[in-house]
Amino acid sequence: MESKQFDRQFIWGCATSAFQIEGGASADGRGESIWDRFSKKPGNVAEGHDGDVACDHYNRYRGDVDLMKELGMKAYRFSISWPRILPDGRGAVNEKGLSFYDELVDALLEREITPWVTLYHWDLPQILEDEGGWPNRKTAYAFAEYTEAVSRRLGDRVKHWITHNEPWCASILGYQTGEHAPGIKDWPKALAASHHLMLSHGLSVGILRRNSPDSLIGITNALMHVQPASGSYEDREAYRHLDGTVNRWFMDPLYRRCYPADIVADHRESGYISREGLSFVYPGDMDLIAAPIDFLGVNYYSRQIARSTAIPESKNAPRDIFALPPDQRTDMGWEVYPDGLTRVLERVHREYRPGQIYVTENGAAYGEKPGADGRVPDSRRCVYLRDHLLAAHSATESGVPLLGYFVWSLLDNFEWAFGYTKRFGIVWVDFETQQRTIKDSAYWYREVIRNNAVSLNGAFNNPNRY
Ligand code: IFM
Repeated sequence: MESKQFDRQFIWGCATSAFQIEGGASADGRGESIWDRFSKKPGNVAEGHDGDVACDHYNRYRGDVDLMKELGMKAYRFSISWPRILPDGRGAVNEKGLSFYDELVDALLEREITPWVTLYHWDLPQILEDEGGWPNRKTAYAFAEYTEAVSRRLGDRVKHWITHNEPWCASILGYQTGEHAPGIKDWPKALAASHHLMLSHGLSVGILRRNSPDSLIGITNALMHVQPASGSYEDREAYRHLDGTVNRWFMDPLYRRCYPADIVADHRESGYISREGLSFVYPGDMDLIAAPIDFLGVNYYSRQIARSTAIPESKNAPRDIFALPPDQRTDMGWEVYPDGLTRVLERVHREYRPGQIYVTENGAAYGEKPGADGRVPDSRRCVYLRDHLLAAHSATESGVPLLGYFVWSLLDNFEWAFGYTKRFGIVWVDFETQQRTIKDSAYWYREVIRNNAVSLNGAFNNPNRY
């Protein structure tokens, strides 16, 4: 059977995040996070779900690490809960919170699974939000304190650090569209938040280098493959603006020491920033943000078609209007578009030249359940993963330094505003009993890891073949 072989050193892993799986919301002195507060407000999260119990990973992490071992994972990307470590956002360290991650890291290392730690995956301590959250510059310095506490404790054993997960989501969804915590709808705040997130990244890089020598340090961006719906001026403008706000706004500061001038101009025209420019950028900030990093994490799920109904002379007309083609969507409504992953990776390599690239998230929400035979026949997810891995492989053939891939996600989990209604896991979680059931896709992925290769074809519906 024809297959595509990956480099011998290629890292195969899976990813999760603290708020989405841990539960233990008030265990052992954990403080409140913005997602605790946000999810408790009716209407914010589907079916009123919250993260109080989630996958109960806080109590079941040993079993989950065993599961990873069984599935042949070489690396595990997880995030640390800031309010577990610093319940007041800064200051006193909660020893029990740190111990949890200490033990998790040891459990992984004992099973020869490399820990990849993300410091921030959206669960800001609520107390810091009460002081202004990410739009407040002081939050970046609180993040540096948090980085200090975590890296001092884990830096001897953790050698892969990701400062932030998807600062676009944390700033734009959190402070502009309000779909995510803290649920604010304010462009100027969102822009200040984005800068302070990037600044906090820069501040943390130096701390991580000091406390965790010989480690690899990076950041993860959500990158979309954006295309104009047509060649019309309006659609090309919609494309430029969408690509600029989602992709370039978070890439240019890291690799070019600046924000994209066209988007700064757009925001100035819209009145989101002052005539003078970006008042929240202080001298020296851009140098800090552009501190050399070792790798870029890329999260890729889908493409976006940029379409505008705006008439060109109307400067403030909505530009973010886009529509997805109707076919081939996951349960999120996201188009399945593997080629976009190749394009994103090639573009990042061509335009920004990161030394190393890892796909730190890729996966699909599909709701297949355990059948009477106990199997979860999620062949659509197998196809999605296969085609995206082939797309990733194709990028490596054109010279992209892609060195690893993390499937999102190990477990079905709390999918933010969708609660538990969308299932991204390669392992089914029964949220009543907390029972885990390995889906067909996880068996398939185990085979990929074992062979270090992806077959171009093959049946996905017979677990016995694995
Ligand atoms: O579940 C999220 C994750 O927390 C961040 N990246 C996208 C995933 C799917 O929506």
